[in-house]
Amino acid sequence: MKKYIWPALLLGLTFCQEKGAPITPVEPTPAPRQIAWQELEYYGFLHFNMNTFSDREWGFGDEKPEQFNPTALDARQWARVASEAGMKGLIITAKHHDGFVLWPSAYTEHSVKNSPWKDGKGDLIKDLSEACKEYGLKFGIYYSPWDRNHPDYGKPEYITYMRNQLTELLTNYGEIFEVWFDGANGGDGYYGGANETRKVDKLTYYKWPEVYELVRELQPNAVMFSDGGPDVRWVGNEHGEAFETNWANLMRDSVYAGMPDYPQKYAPGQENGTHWVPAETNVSIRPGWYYHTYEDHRVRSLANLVDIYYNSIGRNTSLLINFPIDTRGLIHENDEEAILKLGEKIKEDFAVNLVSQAAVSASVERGSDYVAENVQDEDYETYWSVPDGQKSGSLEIDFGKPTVFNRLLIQEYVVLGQRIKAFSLEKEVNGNWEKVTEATTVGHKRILRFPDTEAQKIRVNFLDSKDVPVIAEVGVYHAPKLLLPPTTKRSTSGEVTLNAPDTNLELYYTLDGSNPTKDSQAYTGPIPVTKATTLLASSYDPATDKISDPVRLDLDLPKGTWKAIGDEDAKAIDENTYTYFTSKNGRLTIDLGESVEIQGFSYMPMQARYPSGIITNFEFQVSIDGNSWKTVASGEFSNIVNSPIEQLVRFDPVNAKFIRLKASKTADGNGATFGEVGVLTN
Ligand code: FUL
Repeated sequence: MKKYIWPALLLGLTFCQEKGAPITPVEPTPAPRQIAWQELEYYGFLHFNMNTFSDREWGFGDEKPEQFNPTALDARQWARVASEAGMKGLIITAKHHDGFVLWPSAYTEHSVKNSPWKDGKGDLIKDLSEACKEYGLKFGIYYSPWDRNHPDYGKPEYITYMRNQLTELLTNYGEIFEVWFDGANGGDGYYGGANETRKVDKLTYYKWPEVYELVRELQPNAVMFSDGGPDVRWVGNEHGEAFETNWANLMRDSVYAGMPDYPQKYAPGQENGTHWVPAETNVSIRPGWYYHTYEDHRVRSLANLVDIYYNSIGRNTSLLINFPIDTRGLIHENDEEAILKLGEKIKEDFAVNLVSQAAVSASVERGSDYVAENVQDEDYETYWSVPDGQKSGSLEIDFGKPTVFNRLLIQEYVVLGQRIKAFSLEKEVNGNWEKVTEATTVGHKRILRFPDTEAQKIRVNFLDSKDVPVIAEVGVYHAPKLLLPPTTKRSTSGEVTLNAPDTNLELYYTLDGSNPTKDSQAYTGPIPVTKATTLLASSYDPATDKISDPVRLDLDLPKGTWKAIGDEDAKAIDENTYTYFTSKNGRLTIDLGESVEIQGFSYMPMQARYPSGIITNFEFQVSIDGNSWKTVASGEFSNIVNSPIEQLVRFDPVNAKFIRLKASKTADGNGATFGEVGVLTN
């Protein structure tokens, strides 16, 4: 027998060497629940409860359950929109800071059971969990530890209340994929009528270890989110942008929800972090998390949403986009349209992976189990790697013919830990390698965007890694241009600057009201406009011969020589709608510098998130000498609070050297504010 053992062992060893030895993980590594969560990548947030009806972002806690009164609530609509948009799950604000709860909890009267909705018989957590099941979506819960309604908040009794409610939520509604703990806490609140400020030690008060244990026991597959995990961490901002260098690793034990230096210090993760706590990017589709009619026109643009996608999912985080459910109880039409457009655009960008048909080879392979082709098989479970001891290596991709591309996607097999610290993309030009782009970390997914570039052969160089690189997938794509109209800016001297929304686009414009074509005037630099003019501009993609819809600007006299007089400053005539003038005496007087025939005026209300002093009723006066004034128009700006867009008022032609806009009433009674004021001469 003995004489057969050695050859067999040798054969085994050679075989193993040929296949390549198993790879030693680089710690920390993800738990199975984190691996499953990571694959979801993209899911929706729903902010809907008392704030929807009190028109607030943070309710004080003194609201009444009767206020919760949606007229056409349909959780199935939310699930349909999310699923059509390509999302994989939904997370709802079961309880926000104001303490009102969306299910008939046995532990409070401050809930839907005392609201007019479904005569108090409703359970929105149940309805949504069922809708999610129907549409194949995962279901998650947001729960605010801070509770401005509860009388016991700040005392040990409240912790029992919180655990009881979590037990209800995690027991009665089937599988939960994520539990979202919000770290926000402003201190003050109603607290059962006490109306005071209550400070808690965010690290110790909630007894987090015991809360985590409870969630694990009731929902072992759920991940828990908070600033510092334990399973998923905050990206550090609410505008939808992850750090370019982004580790899933975190010194978790030094982090707690709501810590002040978290956004700078911990949000990017840490190369030598002790625990696996990947980031989630949470962002609202509108300025607010909750619905406000006055933000109906402030839904994020497609260009902005596309940036958010690439700056979150493309930077090793998942993406949680919020829908502020409206007072009907629906995702608003504008939000639906925006999110579906994003879904279509992303599908389009990644429609054809140019690597799948290419010849892929590697500078070195670990063995037959770890060959270069593994990165093109769209199977995350197979990967390319290099022999032990090496911390770099390259993959060469030959498309077989010159090919245009503008996206690179890489996935590390992070089940074995996150490793890559630096990588670059090169293309072959006349036998030499030229750099196209470079970046630092990869993680679960990294996507780089760059201008259209053409090559037959490219090379992805993994330049530095914590241990052997382990690469599951590489994708190269040619995303079609985002064919949106150019953005515009006018100077006070009247010149209009156009900016293309994407690279490799040409811009065309007209000044006669007609739609631009590629035969119209090509944009080469700022366009001088000194009199009333309609400017239409479009972006044109020469690669596809397609032209965008036009942007339309109705322009009038430049404001460069105008002067705001009296105590008034020039912020209302600086062509910047984000600066504004607050008047002490409710009026703005402007010296136009010369007498002009005018036949109307424009008023743009201030565009800040929380506007103040918006004029609802006005009087408009003109003067030749600045002393005697004539009122030429007065009236109301209807619906300006809900829709704070530019207001145009016309009147019979009149000569004026001075104009004055007076507020006879503002929406909130505060001093009148002026975003931008102009005249109409045509
Ligand atoms: C924050 C909260 O204060 C906001 O109201 C919102 O819920 C957002 C998602 O988290 O911390």
